[in-house]
Amino acid sequence: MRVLTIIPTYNELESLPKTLGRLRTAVPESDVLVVDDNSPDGTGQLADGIAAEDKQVHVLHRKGKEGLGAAYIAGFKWGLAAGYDVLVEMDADGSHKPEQLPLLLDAVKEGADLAMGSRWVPGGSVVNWPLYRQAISRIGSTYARIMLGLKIKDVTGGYRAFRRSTLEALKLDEVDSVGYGFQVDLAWRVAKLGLRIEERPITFVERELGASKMSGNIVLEAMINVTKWGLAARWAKLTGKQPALAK
Ligand SMILES: Nc1nc2c(ncn2[C@@H]2O[C@H](COP(=O)(O)OP(=O)(O)O)[C@@H](O)[C@H]2O)c(=O)[nH]1
Ligand SMILES: [Mg+2]
Repeated sequence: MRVLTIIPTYNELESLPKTLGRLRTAVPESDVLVVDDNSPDGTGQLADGIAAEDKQVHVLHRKGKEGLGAAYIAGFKWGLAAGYDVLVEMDADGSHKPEQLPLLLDAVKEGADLAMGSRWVPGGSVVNWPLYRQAISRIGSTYARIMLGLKIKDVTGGYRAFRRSTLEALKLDEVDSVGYGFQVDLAWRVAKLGLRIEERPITFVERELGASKMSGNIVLEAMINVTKWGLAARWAKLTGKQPALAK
């Protein structure tokens, strides 16, 4: 199994080298793709320096900050073209412990089409995460579960391993959620295809360095989209115009 871990970055100068070092030690067989949106703090140049020393590390430079979703789509396309079997999503700030990546890779090896790190299943936890962020995550996940009929407990989580065939089955060019709604969007698309999603408990650790890019607008975008998708799916089911969510 050829594994590519994709790490999107925007101003992660302090965190990125630590996360990369831990990842290369914990899962040396995984190649890495840093997708940098022209970070003003020079994260992209720092990543180039690391890539020059380590041929398993690659860097994709994008023109400007276009959001997490766009960065991941570009990274997925790069990884699919390069022939990887498993494509992993991981934050640069250390919140997703590289040491826990084998849990997700094992789930894919055992047959999952998408393995998701989950804070909200037994054994999962959060460390140093402010209460308001926990509330947004839990309420957002519950709302998305109800609106979309998803069985996943941590719908907004961003520590994931996709089997190549899963990404090939998704029409990546149709995905236009830019912010964190992107994570819900992808999970929903995978569920609609009837593919096998597995959650594994993870310990999510709040970043120690740098600043979060989370914003009220990002939460709002996700809430509005989930409402639209949920209503559209109900309407389709009622009128029989589109296939309903595969359960
Ligand atoms: N390339 C790129 N990366 C981003 C963007 N927004 C966030 N990220 C990265 O996505 C990951 C998660 O973002 P973070 O700010 O830690 O969000 P939080 O954990 O929800 O507070 C980090 O690695 C960020 O650097 C973006 O617009 N472009
Ligand atoms: Mg973070």
